[in-house]
Amino acid sequence: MCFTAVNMSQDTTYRFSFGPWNISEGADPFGPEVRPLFPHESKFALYRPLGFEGVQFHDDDVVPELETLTPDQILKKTSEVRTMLENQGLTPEFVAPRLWFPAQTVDGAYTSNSAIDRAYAWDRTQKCIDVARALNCKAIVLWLAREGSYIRESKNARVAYQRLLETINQILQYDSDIEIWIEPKPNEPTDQAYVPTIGHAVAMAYASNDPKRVKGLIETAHALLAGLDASDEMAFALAHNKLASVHLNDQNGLKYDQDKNFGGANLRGAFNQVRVLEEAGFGSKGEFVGLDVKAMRTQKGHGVTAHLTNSRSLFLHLVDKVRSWDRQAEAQMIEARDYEALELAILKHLMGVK
Ligand code: 3MF
Ligand code: MG
Repeated sequence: MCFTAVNMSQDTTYRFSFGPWNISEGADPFGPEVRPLFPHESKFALYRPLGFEGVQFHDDDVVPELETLTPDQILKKTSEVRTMLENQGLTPEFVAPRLWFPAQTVDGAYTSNSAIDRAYAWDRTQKCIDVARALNCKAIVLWLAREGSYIRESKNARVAYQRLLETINQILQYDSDIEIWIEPKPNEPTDQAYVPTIGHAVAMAYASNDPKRVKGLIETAHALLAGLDASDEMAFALAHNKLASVHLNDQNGLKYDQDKNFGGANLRGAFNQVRVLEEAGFGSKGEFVGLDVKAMRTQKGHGVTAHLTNSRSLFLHLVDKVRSWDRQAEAQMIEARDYEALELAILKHLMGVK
């Protein structure tokens, strides 16, 4: 095979991000923390040395207990965090309203059956936008965690979609610059969610009052939990110019949301996600490659980060694999419709076998 020239060190073209929750103490629904607490704000100093420059936030990651604070106190704390980020050379990528914790959102936030609880959700969303604006951050992420139902008969789904659209329009009106990035997920914590795939998110974007400012964030594991191929989901969003960010990770079959290391369950699937991102020039407009990966509970240490650096380096190895893939041979095999040969060639390429 005749290989085209490969540049093995183009990692500078990609910028990486993660959220503070990705350095965790190992608690899961069945057991408590297994590692000592690593203070939240000490995490900022780890980003750059680990090769990351984007920070993803929940609103209360920026301002703990923001519900109990006055607008002035919220702004004061936000400006402290902004200074900490500037001192470390970090960029805030997005802020997400954590609408799945509070007691008011047990039955959903924007789609709750209770008008009082929906008002709470809107109030919290405004606070989140205020924090994003004060951080000089251009996007909020809506992971619509509890916008779904535990039993389908409990809510009117058509009304729920109308409420989601109304909220999106309210956000667009509240701030004339902010972008909304919807992170779809089909289930967990609900039984069934209302915006399970990027197709649903893109439809909401087009139905909104400013489609240009409504985009998507695709997480590998979430696409897999919907029984879909993550690279095709990314390609769909890219075809609509609506892939604002990604949460790369992996998932071993249809079970709880695992947030495994990128490529850890399906290396070929990971290769295809990188291939789709590369081919579309993802990142060239400043988009970050986000890693939403969880450290194994068995891992020892104080501030464990190997899952992040390993996932990042796996991504970069796969970038090399994409760039060194023989496109001429690929074109010939596609032309000849010899997909048996194409599959073997891909697998050998991934294994480093000539
Ligand atoms: C849930 C997730 C979340 C979101 C985050 C930002 C823990 O399945 O993936 O990460 O990405 O809350 O919206
Ligand atoms: Mg995620």
